[in-house]
Amino acid sequence: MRHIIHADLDAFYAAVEQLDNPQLVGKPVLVGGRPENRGVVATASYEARVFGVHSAMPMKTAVYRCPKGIIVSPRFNRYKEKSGEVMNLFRELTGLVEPLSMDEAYLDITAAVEAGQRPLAVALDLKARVFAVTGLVVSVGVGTCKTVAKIGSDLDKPDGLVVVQPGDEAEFLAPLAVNKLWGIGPKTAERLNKDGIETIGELADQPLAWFAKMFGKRATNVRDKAMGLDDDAVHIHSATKSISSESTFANDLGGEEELRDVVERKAVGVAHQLEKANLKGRTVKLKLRLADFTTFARQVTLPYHTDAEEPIKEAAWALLEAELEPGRTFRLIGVGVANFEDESEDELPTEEKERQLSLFTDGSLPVEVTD
Ligand code: TTP
Repeated sequence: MRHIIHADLDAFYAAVEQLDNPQLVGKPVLVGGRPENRGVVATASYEARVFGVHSAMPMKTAVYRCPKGIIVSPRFNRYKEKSGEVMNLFRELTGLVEPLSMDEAYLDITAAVEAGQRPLAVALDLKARVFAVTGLVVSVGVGTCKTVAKIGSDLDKPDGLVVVQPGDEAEFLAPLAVNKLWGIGPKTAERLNKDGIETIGELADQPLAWFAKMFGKRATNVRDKAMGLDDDAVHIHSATKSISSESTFANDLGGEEELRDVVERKAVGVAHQLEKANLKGRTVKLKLRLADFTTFARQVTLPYHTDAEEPIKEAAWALLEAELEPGRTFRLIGVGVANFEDESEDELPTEEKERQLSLFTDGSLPVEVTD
């Protein structure tokens, strides 16, 4: 049996700002772009959230709802630094750490539990240590599978701690809304609700044949998750699932020529890194941050694996070119390559892969929002 922790820092960007500027402690902090520039909220401190402010909300709306909110521009390098400190602490506890983003990770603590430590004690120690060393508060969920741990960490935020005992997984999940399950997006949730399935328990009660009809190849996986029985391991190598290079600019860039230069430099850098790591990838990704801090990604899957500069450059430029608009400027540009040769093929159904390929060879790029 596995024992897994999901750890997720509270109001991460805002918490770092409060840490670095004590005047912000206890105050409603809105991290993001300025309202006059059509900025959006990256995150809000919990003091601001009581006014109904949340991530991705236009800053204008946020300020309207929370007039005392203090707007702070994001400092991504600082967040990266703090994230590194936290991940290092996680790795002191176990070698099996799978970061999901800057502020959250799965930790496999099976060895510690098998050596006699109680999951609750491990989780409390971790929370205390993260706070003592970094000054940040982390919410933690503990369970025998990733699904339960992840849902647990979110249930009791901020400063949350939820431990689900072995054997209690299905009972813990049963009353929760289906959209809390990883892989059940808003559309699927709506379809399920229409069929009278509102909770994870109601979902888990469906016969296997129903799952097969509803979810196809994913049927057993979704069913296992709904029952709190998923068997996904903590993958330490997720960090090398893609290789990328990004830059934030002192002044936002908008000119076609300068943008092309940046994409070229990034592509060359990524190609070199791929070569060094002896990796070839098929998916070229482009990450963009606009002047108003909106951040999004586009990607395209090539018909072959590569570590060569030229195709990466061309694909990344085609993705960026599709995003150029008069007056639109970019604060950050990142180019990355993923979907490496030695990995099992990406999870798209075959027809979807073929559609992407034919679109690509037609010259019209398939793009999708991945953020
Ligand atoms: P989250 O983990 O979603 O949220 P959070 O850490 O701000 O707060 P909590 O988990 O306590 O609810 O996001 C992590 C960071 O990612 C967040 O601090 C800011 C950034 N972010 C954005 O920039 N834009 C977004 O739309 C979201 C959701 C997050």
